[in-house]
Amino acid sequence: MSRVNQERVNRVLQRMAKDNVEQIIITSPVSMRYLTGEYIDSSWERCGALYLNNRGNITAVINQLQKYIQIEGANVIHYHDTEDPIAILAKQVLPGKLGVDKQWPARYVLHLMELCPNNPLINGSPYMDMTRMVKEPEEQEKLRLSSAMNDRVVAKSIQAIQEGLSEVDLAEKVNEFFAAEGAAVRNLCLVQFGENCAIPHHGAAKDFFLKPGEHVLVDIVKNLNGYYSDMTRTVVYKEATDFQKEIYDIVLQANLAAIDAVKAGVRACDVDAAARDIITKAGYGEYFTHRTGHNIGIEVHEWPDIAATNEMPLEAGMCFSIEPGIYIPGKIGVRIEDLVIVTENGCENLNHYTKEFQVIK
Ligand SMILES: [Mn+2]
Repeated sequence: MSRVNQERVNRVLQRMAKDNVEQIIITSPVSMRYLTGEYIDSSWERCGALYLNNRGNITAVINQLQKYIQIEGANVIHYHDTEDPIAILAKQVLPGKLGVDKQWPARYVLHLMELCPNNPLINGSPYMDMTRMVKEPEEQEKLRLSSAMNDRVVAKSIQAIQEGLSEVDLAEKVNEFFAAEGAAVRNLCLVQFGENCAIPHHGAAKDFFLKPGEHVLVDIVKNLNGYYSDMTRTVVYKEATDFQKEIYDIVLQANLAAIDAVKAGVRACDVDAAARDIITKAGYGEYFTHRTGHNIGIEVHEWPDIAATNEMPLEAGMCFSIEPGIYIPGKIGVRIEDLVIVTENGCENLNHYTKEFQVIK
């Protein structure tokens, strides 16, 4: 039987106390697992929820399909499909503000509003997200191991590049390399050649074959022991132009400058600016079409973003990506992505595979 992680619950409650919020309903399955060790299904079709308040009530409302789940330290209520899980939750609710999860479907939120008309509902997710944001030492170790595996797989994938491969062929090889590492679950990795690299989320195509002079971009995400890695490298096949080298160098300088800017207390927007300023000054600002990074951990994209609009100071223990890119439609796309963990004096880069400009022969 799993057990409530009381230390994590206390950190969520402390974050809530600062805003005088006494109670919260969490419905993100990964957040519920972070607090209880159990993956509680929660979807549009069937509600799963964890209610917490500052008087020690920890109640999990779980559909009977998961009757096997028991959690030490929590009051577990299993409901049948003919019962109303929102009515069960409403019975727990105290007077006053009630935090609800940002991803809870409206059908549940609206029903809860009917049952608890005097409780002002607020977005409760920041309390959970800010708790998850600062990684514990054991979590940091899992993130390191996950990225170390990604480093090895990216190295093998770049070695496997050869003429005539399609994007899907290379993506299949990436999956084989992960399987050889013992990571059984297949992943959608981004493998892009040539002008496709200019479409940041272009998925691998069966009928796009590698030709000399083209870029190869691999953006690889993988979960190991519950913690994600996420890394991008861009190389050139056979022969490179001066333009390809120029764009690569700008993106590399942006990646290095942002990593250099990371330190506890520095604002997230200043890390974004460190990367963006270099690309803008080089004349390619309009082609850096996304934020510089995202936090990562038990989900690939966690809150918050490393973006121009985020003025929050970084905290030691945060883990996020630094992934500037330049994408000129129809022409060229380069992105270089590493994961870093924030420390008091700077950061630790979790990715060690080379970022030097590479022409693969
Ligand atoms: Mn990423």
